[in-house]
Amino acid sequence: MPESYRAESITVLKDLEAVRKRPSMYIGDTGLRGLHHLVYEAVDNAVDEAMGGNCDKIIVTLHTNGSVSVQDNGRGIPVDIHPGEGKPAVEIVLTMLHAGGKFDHKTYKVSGGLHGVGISVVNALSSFLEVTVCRDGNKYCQRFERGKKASDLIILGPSEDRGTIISFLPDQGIFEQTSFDATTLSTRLQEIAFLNAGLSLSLIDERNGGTKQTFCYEGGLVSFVEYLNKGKAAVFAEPIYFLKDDLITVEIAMQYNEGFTSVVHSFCNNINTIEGGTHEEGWRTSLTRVINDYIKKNKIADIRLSGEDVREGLVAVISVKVPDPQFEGQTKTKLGNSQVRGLVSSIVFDKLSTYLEEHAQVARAICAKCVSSARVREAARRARDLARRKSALDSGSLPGKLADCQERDPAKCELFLVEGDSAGGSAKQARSREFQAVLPLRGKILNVEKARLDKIFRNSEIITIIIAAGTGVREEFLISKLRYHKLILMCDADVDGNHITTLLLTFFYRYLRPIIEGGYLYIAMPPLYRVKKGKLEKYIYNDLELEGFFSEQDKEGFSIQRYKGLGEMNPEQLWETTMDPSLRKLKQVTIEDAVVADELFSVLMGDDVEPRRAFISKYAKEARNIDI
Ligand code: 0RA
Repeated sequence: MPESYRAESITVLKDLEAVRKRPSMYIGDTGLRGLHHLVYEAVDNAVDEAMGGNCDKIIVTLHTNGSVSVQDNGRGIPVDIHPGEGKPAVEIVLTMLHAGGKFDHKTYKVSGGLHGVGISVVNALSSFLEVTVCRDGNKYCQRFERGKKASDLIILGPSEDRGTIISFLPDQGIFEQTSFDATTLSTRLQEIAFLNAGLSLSLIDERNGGTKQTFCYEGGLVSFVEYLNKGKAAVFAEPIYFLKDDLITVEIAMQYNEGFTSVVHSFCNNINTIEGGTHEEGWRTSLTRVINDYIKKNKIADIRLSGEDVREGLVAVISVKVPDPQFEGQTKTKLGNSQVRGLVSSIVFDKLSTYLEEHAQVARAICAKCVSSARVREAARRARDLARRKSALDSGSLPGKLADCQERDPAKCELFLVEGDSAGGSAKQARSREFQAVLPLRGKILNVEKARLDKIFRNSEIITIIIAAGTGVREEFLISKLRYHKLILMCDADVDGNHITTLLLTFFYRYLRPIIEGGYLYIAMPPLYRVKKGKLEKYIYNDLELEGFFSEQDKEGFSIQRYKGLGEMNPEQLWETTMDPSLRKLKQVTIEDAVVADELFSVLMGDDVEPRRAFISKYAKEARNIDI
């Protein structure tokens, strides 16, 4: 890009009123997720400056008045007057939709996903936004309100600094909630830091006494993999790392550990491609081929490894930077550019083959690990076949414990997975048998995070769930065979119930993830209390609601019943509070951030006790529904 920016190239597009009328079209939603997207958008602009080599420091500050500022030490948004519009470029960038990208000629656009909508969208959805620019020896400032100019661009004075500060207060009239969550933001900043080696990102929370966290990794992706593998026994010391820096940049780091789960995260232009896509496919194909070739060439074993064999215990991060990304899929987080598949595949083939040739010891350790995975998988397959013959899966018969519904169209069917036989019995009586099925689960289900495959597929509760769901599992998994479009976990609202929910979530996350990704998994929300006074009777779902209820009326004369479990409700109560679609509350399970989800499951359910203890003591204060 030429050093002197030419303001003429700005194309004027649209007014920001459209954004305020339909905010969800631009930022996804107006809940917490959309709120945080405002910050991500501002940060992405600064990261773009960094990717061009013009900036190495970004600071996000949460202020006590609810506003946030994003500061970078880049070149500063241009301030010269656009000849056609007669306005400073910075004003145009902040008030006209898509203006930024037009004059910036960004190398790596992020359009398609939710990022990259333009900083003008942030402006439109903020009660105020102030921009401060340091460049060309001066410090400039301009203010906007609800997207409209509230002051001209003024010179505050001379300054030798360089950079941009964008401060804004999200509009309370637009967002359901306007309080930023520091953990959500720091997680994303850390992720960006891992993906852009050497870039420093800080979060200062002035609402919390000015605590400051800074993320900066000279090791980039290698540090990311080490971080993901922390607390696990690595098969070899240094993560394998490849970089090919071209028109399309491909960067990969990977390392095996002694565990069984595979943790693969992919990114395109710093966006987490949760649904995968061509970059992941290219990597997978070559990984399998290279390891199989090596085993054959070196006569290590007479075996053909599957993709799953070579990915067991593997932690990998794949990051590509593509000039014109196509994002597809349900949540627009699947990379579609087909040329990326071939490119990544050939890079992995070349570089990994060479790496194995040059590191015989590491190569041997990897092959031993993969061959052992294949043998265990073979044993698991035999166990599964046995279970199948026993349970007559092939004949299509359903588990005896399942009380199925009459409807056959999966889109209309619901399956309740219920903790305990007694609650299961109530649920069977309470349900609308037309479209609601009930599967009672006995006791604690197996912790799949700690068990090997063969054991998992011998576990009767797990087999029952898979058969009831209808999809099959692993190599045989088919989402199109899902028998219910709502799978609803219904457990007691106590410590044991939460534990069972977590065990079930772990199982779905590790083995039936497309059910979560398709939006088919839900958690039932039974009420915690029933308050009653004469004829007035009300169910209350959490402590906050209880507080709210009694702030409006006197406690006098009310009886408060605290439900300890589903079993305390009779079938009619269970129906009206938890199962009736017109009255109940359900929480949909989503994979907001796959990196965090993976980490959380391995911390909560994995082998290592210490990280779990640290996690629990950190969050114990925030925990709800605890009744010990
Ligand atoms: C376009 C051109 C130039 C800088 C930027 C955009 C820019 C935008 C943002 C948004 C947040 N921080 C930013 N920093 C820079 C510079 C063109 C030049 O000086 O030659």
